[in-house]
Amino acid sequence: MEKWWLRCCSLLLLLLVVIFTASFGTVHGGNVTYDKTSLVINGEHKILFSGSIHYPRSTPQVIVTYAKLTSKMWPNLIAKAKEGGLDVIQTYVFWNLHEPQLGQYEFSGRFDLVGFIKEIQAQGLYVTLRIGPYIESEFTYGGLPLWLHDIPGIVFRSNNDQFKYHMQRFTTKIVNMMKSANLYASQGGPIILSQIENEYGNIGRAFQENGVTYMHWAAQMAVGLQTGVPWVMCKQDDAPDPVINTCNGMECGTRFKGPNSPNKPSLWTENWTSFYQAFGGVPYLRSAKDIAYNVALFIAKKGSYVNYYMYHGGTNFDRMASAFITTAYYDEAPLDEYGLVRQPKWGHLKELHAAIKSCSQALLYGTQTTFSLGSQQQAYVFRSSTECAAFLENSRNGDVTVQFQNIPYQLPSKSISILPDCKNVAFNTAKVNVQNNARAMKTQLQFNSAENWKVYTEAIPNFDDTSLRANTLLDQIGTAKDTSDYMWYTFRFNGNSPNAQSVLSIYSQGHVLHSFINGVLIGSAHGSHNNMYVAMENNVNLINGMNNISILSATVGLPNSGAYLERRVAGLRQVKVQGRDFTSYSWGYQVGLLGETMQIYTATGSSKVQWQSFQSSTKPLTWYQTTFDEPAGNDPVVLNLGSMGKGLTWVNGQGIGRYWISFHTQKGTPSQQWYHIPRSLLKSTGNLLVILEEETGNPLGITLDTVYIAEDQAS
Ligand SMILES: *[C@@H]1O[C@H](CO)[C@@H](O)[C@H](O)[C@H]1NC(C)=O
Ligand SMILES: *[C@@H]1O[C@H](CO)[C@@H](O)[C@H](O)[C@H]1NC(C)=O
Ligand SMILES: CC(=O)N[C@H]1CO[C@H](CO)[C@@H](O)[C@@H]1O
Repeated sequence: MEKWWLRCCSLLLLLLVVIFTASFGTVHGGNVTYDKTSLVINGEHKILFSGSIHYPRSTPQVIVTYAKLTSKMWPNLIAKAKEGGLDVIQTYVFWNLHEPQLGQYEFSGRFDLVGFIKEIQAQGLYVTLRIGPYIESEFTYGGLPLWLHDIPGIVFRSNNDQFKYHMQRFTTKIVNMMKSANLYASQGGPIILSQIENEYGNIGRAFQENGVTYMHWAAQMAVGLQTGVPWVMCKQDDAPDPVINTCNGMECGTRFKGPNSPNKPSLWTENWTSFYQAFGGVPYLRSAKDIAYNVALFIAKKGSYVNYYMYHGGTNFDRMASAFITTAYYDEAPLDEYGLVRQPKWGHLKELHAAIKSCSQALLYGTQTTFSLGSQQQAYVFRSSTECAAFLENSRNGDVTVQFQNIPYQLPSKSISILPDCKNVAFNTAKVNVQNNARAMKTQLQFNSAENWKVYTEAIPNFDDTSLRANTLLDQIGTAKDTSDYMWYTFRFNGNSPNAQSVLSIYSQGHVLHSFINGVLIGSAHGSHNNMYVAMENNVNLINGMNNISILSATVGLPNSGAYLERRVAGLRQVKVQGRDFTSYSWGYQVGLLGETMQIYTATGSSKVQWQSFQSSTKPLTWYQTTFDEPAGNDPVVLNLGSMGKGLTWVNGQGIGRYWISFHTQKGTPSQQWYHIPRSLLKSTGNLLVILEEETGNPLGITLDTVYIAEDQAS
């Protein structure tokens, strides 16, 4: 009796363990190598679909209550990626988030890289870790910490000892972190691939011989870290062995020159599902058909790894976005900014993945033959002793019927049919069976009563108020050091005629200007993503006597690409009043706004200033504060800031990003009107909302909305 009970119990236990490891299967590691066919994991060749999800652009959270359970973002995103047929999650590592000051590290909350990778592992997916540590990624300063800028003699991303020292130090730190958490596949973990540098092929030539030396050094340094998994360099045609050169772009099916050595596989590290958006720009809509066509073509041409950039873009919280980039990031990806499934993109790609996976044996172990089926039609056939799979391509604009093995096949315009048995069409890239869906916003709360707002107007500093002085115009990037978007440039001078009409002309290297004379706003101007410089001319009335000129220069994120990033500057370059040049004059500076310095967007900081009641007329540079309760349910929460101008927003002390409503697209609409507040930031009642408005937007028009998927529409 007792023995029977024991045996039953231990069997049950075993069963439980088996079920547990199967459903939360954390074991899939193995040594990773490669050959000309594909990556080889634990001795097995693989066709891999991968998607980029960047951990700081969403939230990990944190089971607080039952209601929060379904609003955990990381686990949800990863689960939806897995359900969409992905095998791999790809992420960059964000150096400037992890080491904001030299030697001070930050790896908690949204920056918990190890936690993110463990979550992916728990759901049984692999990871590609793009360490960079230069990453571009529309991330401020391309992910490099601003303190690097101040290291004497440094030249970023070239054969420069200072840069190489810090790059190696940080890369080693990350690799060691991964190793000590046993996260490399060679240790039984999920990381199957790592990346060093990023699209260096775009800029390497600017450094001539030093570029070549640096690129070889980076490859050797990375390989020397002995991760047990291969390294890649993307957009680097001459990546040295054993580093694999990979393709980035929208059309790697047609444009990739291929691996640079016969024993390397063909990998696509960035297949853009859309494109990043800048303020003033409109979303880039890339159709599900177009993505599917290019992926199928890449596989037909013996590609074995495709990564979607982005699979989920997320949110550029705080001031993370690079110059002029919107706060929503790749909202058009298969999972939208909030993690909602975007149809038909998500579903069509899921069907594509399944169709290609059903050809795996033939693709990986068969022999490829290609032949023409017509003037712009091509067959790619993979045949092994037991399997046959075919990809029939029509690259023409217009439907055609082709004969393949004496059977007619109708091929729609610009499409590929996938025949996993060389007979039956499992999938055609242009035939979208998935229904479209549409997103809608529902207003939950209006902030339209003036008595619920408190107001603090930022003082306009005069020269006398400043302590930082120079007899020249200072570069804003090097002076503000990314502690704030804002820097005041002030000077004073004696006017000698009453009410003299003069012209104030300002030339700035970026990005936004508001100029004040004697405390009065006289003009604003801004650059754009393609031309960050700003020139501004205003007629001004000077007084007889001392005039105070205060010019607020704002950056909208730091630049993120190009050679010699360390030399990039922003802020005023030349100032003239009625032709008189004040460029080399006595200037006084204030970095940041007073409200920022006092952190009045936090509960404690808020008590440091005297908030006023709301007045009907709004002034520029005003802080607004109110509280609100969390909307019921689990739908994503967004702020509709359509009535505002430009500024920054905080909820419970957390920056939810820059907003810019007044910078219209060519269609006369804001580039981004809704701003995501992750539910994990919210308490059920009394959430503190603080907004810094640079212009004269009206906070009474703000609403708190939830986002839902409206009725599916016929596609
Ligand atoms: C990887 O290979 C090494 C050396 O051959 C071996 O000791 C190790 O167990 C392998 N790792 C895995 C996860 O199979
Ligand atoms: C200029 O600034 C000084 C110092 O803040 C102030 O005393 C003076 O009144 C200002 N002048 C004008 C015209 O606003
Ligand atoms: C928008 C953009 O930069 N698209 C590029 C994508 O990649 C292709 C090459 O694969 C370029 O030609 C496009 O300009």
